[in-house]
Amino acid sequence: MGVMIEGRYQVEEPAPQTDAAGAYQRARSTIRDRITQAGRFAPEPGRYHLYVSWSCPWAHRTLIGRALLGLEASLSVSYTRPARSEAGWIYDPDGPFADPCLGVSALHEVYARQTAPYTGRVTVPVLWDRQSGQIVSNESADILRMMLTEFDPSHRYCPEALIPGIDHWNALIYDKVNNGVYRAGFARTQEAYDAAVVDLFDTLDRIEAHLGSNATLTGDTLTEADLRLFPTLARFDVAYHTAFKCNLARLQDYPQLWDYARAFYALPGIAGTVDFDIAKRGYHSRSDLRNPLGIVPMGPRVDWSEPTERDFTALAGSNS
Ligand SMILES: N[C@@H](CCC(=O)N[C@@H](CS)C(=O)NCC(=O)O)C(=O)O
Repeated sequence: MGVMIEGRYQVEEPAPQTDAAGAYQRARSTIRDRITQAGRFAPEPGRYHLYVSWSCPWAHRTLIGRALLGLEASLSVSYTRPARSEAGWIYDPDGPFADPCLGVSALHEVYARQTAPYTGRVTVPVLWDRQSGQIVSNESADILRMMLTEFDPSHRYCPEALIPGIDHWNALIYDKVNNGVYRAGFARTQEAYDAAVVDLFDTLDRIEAHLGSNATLTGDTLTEADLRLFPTLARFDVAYHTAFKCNLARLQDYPQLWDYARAFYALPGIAGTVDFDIAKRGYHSRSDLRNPLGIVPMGPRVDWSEPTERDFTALAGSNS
């Protein structure tokens, strides 16, 4: 996997994303325009397209927003091939891993169309604007917030009054959980790994205790914070537990979190945003540092259809 320098893709693996202490440092997203009612990018149905990958938890956020808001018909999607190649994220000419929007064979071709030549990593998700032929954003947090506010005038999953609480959970969960699993998996020293794992499981313990007396993160409303926690939970037992050595406990060992995750999974449209097998294969793909032989574990057995105490269907409401 390479990077783009001044709008050109180069195959050479960039420098490791770790600091002097061996701790993982995620690169910042740099294309961060906004969809707004009055701005250059207006929220028009059919105008935008999402580039995602099934295995990516950051892209998963945007698929969840699309499913919960019932945007399937107005916001089209391209799914990358499950495995990356030297060209990074790639596409087939047709079939489920083709790009129906631009017909590109690799995601870097989309980034190459930016009028301001792009330098950086070629990541999913990408929100593409058909009208200007430009990427609006390659930052999943921004894409999700835009969807939940600009594509939904009722702000159902991001009500104004709950934004301070949502932002509080988002910040904690981003650092310790969503990115926390990567801090564990990509650590290059024992100390950096230990710190990440302690942070991760302290935070999961804290959320477990909170969910003992709350249906959702903000109490009894489904919000963006829940949408952002779920992608990490969905990958936890099949991927992070083994591939990233996040193995103090499984998701299934947390009664509240496991019930909460299954209740979320049972929401209309959500099962269609997850492919557990692709995620497992993606995280266990061959890597000199983590999995030199590329052997994919067979298990674990996880039954996402077990009945739950929680029922989120009424909280999600209907899109009709
Ligand atoms: N800040 C980005 C991060 C996205 C990200 O790291 N995506 C990964 C897949 S999970 C990717 O495409 N990585 C390719 C690379 O770094 O070369 C976001 O949240 O949108």
